[in-house]
Amino acid sequence: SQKAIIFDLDGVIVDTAKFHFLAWKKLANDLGFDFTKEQNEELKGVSRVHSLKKILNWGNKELSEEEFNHQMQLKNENYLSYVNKMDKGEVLPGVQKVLDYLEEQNIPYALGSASKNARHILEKIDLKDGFDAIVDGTDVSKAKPDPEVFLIAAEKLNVAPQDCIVFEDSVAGIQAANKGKMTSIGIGEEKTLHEADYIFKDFTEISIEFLQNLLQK
Ligand code: B16
Ligand code: MG
Repeated sequence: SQKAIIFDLDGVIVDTAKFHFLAWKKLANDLGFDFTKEQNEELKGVSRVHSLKKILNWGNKELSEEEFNHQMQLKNENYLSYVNKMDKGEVLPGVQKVLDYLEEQNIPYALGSASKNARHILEKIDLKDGFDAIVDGTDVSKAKPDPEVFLIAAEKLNVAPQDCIVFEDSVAGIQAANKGKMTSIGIGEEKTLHEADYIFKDFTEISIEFLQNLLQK
């Protein structure tokens, strides 16, 4: 049956995770506290609202609804100041080779991101036109680890969830793919992403032979 690929964005196609970290860190510091790189792992793949809730919890801070929304807006403006300097050169090593292969083989592929900035980022790195479907933080009501974002992507691609292969860098995203009965491929550290069906440090470690095998199963 027809297979398809679903890519997460932040941490898979581009390393915007580092920009999220800098922007959240500034917000925490401005509010008078800090958090660690390990804690930051818990923010990956997590929506903007949930990320701020977690961070405030770490700092034992409570904000009024108005201040909460204001801080979220400041964080996003700060984050976008980094994003707006991005170009094609920011596409992570090995990603383009995989996309070229999919194009060549006519394998449909979609984006499944928690980010509300996803379409803007894809435009900055000049990849927007290749995707057969784009599902992002503006399309979903339930955040990862809920499989909604990937299930909508599968539906838009007209491919059964079991035939979808998801590339993800976050624990929440791997859990979402698994719950959706999709094949999950973790991009990152084995110790963080051990729930994934397969794990690679980055796309340079993924061979065309591996993809071929997976797509033929
Ligand atoms: P935004 P992904 C996620 O994107 C990020 O991993 C996560 O850190 C971020 O909080 C979330 O998007 C929301 O992003 O503030 O741009 O709407 O990894 O699912 O592509
Ligand atoms: Mg991610």
